[in-house]
Formats: sequence, C-alpha cells, structure tokens
Amino acid sequence: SGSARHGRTAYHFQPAKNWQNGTNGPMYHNGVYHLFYQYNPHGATWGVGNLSWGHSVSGDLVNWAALDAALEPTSPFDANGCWSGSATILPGGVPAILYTGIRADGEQVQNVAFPKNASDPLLREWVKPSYNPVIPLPADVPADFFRDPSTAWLGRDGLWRLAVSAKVGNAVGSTLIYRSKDFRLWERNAAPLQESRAAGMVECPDLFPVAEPGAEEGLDHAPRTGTGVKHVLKLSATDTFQDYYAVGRYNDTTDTFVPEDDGDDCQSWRRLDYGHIYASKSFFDARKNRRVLWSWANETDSQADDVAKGWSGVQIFPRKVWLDNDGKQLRQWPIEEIETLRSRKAGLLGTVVNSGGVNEIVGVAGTQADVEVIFEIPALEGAERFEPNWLLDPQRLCGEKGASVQGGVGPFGLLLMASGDMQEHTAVFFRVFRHHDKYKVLMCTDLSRSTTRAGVYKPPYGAFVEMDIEEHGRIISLRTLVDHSVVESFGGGGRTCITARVYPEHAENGDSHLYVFNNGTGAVKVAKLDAYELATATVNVGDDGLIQP
Ligand code: DQQ
Repeated sequence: SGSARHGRTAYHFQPAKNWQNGTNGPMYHNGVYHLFYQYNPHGATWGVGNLSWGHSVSGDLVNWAALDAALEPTSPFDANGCWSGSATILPGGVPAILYTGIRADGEQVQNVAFPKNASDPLLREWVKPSYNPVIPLPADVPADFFRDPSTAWLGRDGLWRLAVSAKVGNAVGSTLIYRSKDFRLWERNAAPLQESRAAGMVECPDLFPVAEPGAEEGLDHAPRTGTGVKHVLKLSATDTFQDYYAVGRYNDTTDTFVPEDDGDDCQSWRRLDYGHIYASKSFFDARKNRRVLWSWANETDSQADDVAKGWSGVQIFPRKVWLDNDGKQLRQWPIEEIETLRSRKAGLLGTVVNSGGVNEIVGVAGTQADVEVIFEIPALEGAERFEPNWLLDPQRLCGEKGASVQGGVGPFGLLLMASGDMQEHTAVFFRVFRHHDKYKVLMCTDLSRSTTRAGVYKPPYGAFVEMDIEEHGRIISLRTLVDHSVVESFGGGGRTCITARVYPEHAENGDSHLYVFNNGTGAVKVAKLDAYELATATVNVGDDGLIQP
C-alpha cells in the first residue's frame, strides 16, 4: 500500500498527480469537451488557499489531455483560492466561466473569466477582468458561506440568471438567484430559488430541464414553457456530504423551484448516488443531445495513504441522465463512449445459479471491467417479509443483511475484485422482500471484505430500487464498472446508483476474479451476462496532440 500506482484508475478521470475535488465548468465547445476541476498543484491534500482550476480537454469524454491550469489564485478577488463554478456558452459561442474567489481576508465572492483567445480551439488561457468580483458578498450572508455559481441561463425576458449557494440568516441552506442584462452587473432576486432550512449549508447547485418522462434526450437551458418539461434541482449538502436532487417545477417568472413530490429540505430528497459522490455537476452535450453528469468521488483510505500515493480523488465515469417513465426519478447510465474501451469479452446466457451458487466469469481481468447482467427471478414466493421500519434506513439494512447473510430471494449479484483465496471481494447485489402484496428490491454494495488492509472506511451502501419487479417480468438489471479502486454500479437500468471506493491489497499484483453469486434459498437465472475487459484510456498522460476537434 502507499505506492503511487495503488488504486490508480485506468479510465476514470484523474490528473497526473495531486489532489482533485469538485467538477467545475464541464462543457462541449467547438468539437471539444472541457473538464475543469478543483485542483491543488502543491500536493495530495485539499490545502486551503491552493485551489486552482485544473483543465483537461477531450474529443470523446474518454481520453484526456492535460492543459495548464485555467484559473489560479493570483488576483485580489481570488488570492486565497479559485473555488467551484460553471461554464456558460454565450450567444455567439464564446464561453464564460463563473467561479467563486476566496479573497485574502477569506470572503467569498463570485467572479467571471473569459478565454484570452476565443479562436484557440482548446481555450488554453483564461483572463479574469479587473472589474471582478461581479457579485460581492451580500450583507446578510456570512463571509465563508457564499459560493459555487451555476451555469447561467437566459430567461424569456432576455435577462441572465445564475444560481449560487448561500447561508442566509445564519442557518438556511439557500440557493439564491441573481439576474443580469450584461453578465457583469448582477442583481439578487428577493426570493431564493429554494431553501433547505434544515441543511446547514448547501453547495454546487445545479438546476436543469429534463424532457417528458422516458424521453432520453437532454435539454439545454433555453427558456421553455408548456408541458413536457420538468426541472431537476441538485444540491450538495455539507452536513451529510451527499448530493440530493428533486424533480419539480421551476417558475421562470418568479425564479423559484418547487419539488413535485418531495419536501423542502434537500436532505430528504433522492440521492444521485447511494455510495459516495459529491459536488456533482451536469452539462448539456450538444454533440449527442444528452445531459451528462460528472462528479467527484473522494478517497476513503487515510490521508496518510493519499500523501504516500501522491494523489487523491477521481471523477465518476460520465453518465447520461434523463427522467424515468415514472416522472419522479432520474435514470443514469455510463455514456456509450465507454464501449470504445471494451476488449475481451466473457459471458453467460440463461445460466441458473442455485442456492449457494458461485459462478466464476473467466477470461476478463477483474480490475478493469464493465459488467452487464440481467437477472430473472423464477419465483418470488420465497421472498422474506419486509419490516416497515426498514424503509427508513436501507443503508443500515444492507449492513445487517450483507452478502453472506442468506435470504429468500437474494442476495444475488456480483462478487468483484475477488482475490484467488476470496479473502478480498466486493459484493454488489439485490435482495427482494415481500411488502404487503408488493415486492421491494434492495440494492447493496458490501465493502466489508473489499480489502484486508486496516484503516480503510468500509461502510455498507444501499438503497431501494424504485420499480415494480412484477410489472418488469421479475427481471432486474445490474451494471458495474470496475476500475482498480472504483466500483460504480447501476441497478434497475440506472434507477439506483452506488459508487464505492475500494482498496484491495491483492489487485495490483495478483489476479482479480469476477463471480456471479446467489445466497438466497431460491434459484435465480442469469438471463444474460456480458463482461468486458476495458482497455486503459489515455488520461492526462500525453500531450494535447491527441485531441482532434
Ligand atoms: N469545494 C469547493 C467549493 C465547494 C466545495 C472548494 C464542494 O467551491 O463548495 O474546493 O466540495
């Protein structure tokens, strides 16, 4: 443990070294994808005062070339750090960055930056006009609770809007709206976009439109009226260090957002991911007419390990997001470009896995894999009875009923990154319960055996998959991306996502294995399983010659 290589990913985005956190300003511009990220050029820890905007470019969202930092803390309005923000493509096609600057005295203000040379296809250099900050700290907001401007959008009245997080009146997780005619003078709307009163502070707000239920195409931020469009508000809550979202109605006259089915406090909303991601941000990808979500996934080993490795933090593999048929939840799915990395393939077709069965999938390296499975449950009668109080805490339920605890229908799923002696393995699985005359599907990622190393955070992760399993023909799908220290899973067609970080000791030197297992009393059928070994992407190791706009 502790070597620079340990846990380093092969196709999840990382800078060549050092610390990264939140996703900043993702965009597609003139044939090039840009990703900026919170970056500490001086080491593998967060380092107050050091934050810069790392910058990489890509032609396909898979292979990346690193450029020089786009923003560094060099100006009076950001002397102590260039914190998170977003990109907006202005009419005429020139992008703008809005970001939070930390002044030398610690005060948080909102700044703007533009490309130095808009005809440089890679937008290497960015300039910060001397008229910054464009939004100073409001009088009713404490100095260190005002940050993370969103992508701006134009209203029907021709005014720009942006959303920014603030603590107003000391204990309100507010998302404020500012409006502007010229992207320079911004005026605060009296009403906040949303208030999460129970949350101490929210961060990184992301408001975006979604097309009618089930339509997978993404929408940009153009003003829209009428039916067929809902909005999603995503907030990152500092109290729980989790990302939440609600589907609801955005009123573009009052600039307020009301969740349709959820309460006011974001901490009671659905989570984007029930493992660990934070500070996510989406963008509209005009190349493929989809909305793409990025997010930071932090390390869960010790800080000493990070310093020894010389790096910390990854980004999730980019996901397409859209509104499910039920009109209530998002679906998320790895962008299709991942298929360009697929090499060796192994699979199963119509294999029955009996009670206690463990089937190895041979021929695919277990540390870089993309596994898609469709499970069919022959009979639901044996399902365990659901206890109503379990509703409150599925994560705890996953802790109590881990992969080794036998059930009726399930646990069944995948054992990933398993050492030859099975001492180490990560389990991703489902368990089906009978709840009155319906069924509830629990999805878990069980990290308890993921590593033999001490000092690693190994919580149970879990959530229910909101789908009617009978209506779906007793079929449920699971997809898992494995990448050395990342296990990113999508249950029920991307209705429930769980991203975990794992640090198996065996994986860098020995063989890592992949299995399907069933620890329920009833059999399950693997209607189809396709496991692909994934090639190593070129991520921030080459020069920018590989990017062809
Ligand atoms: N991290 C940034 C902030 C943001 C937080 C600073 C989210 O802008 O609120 O690195 O993790």
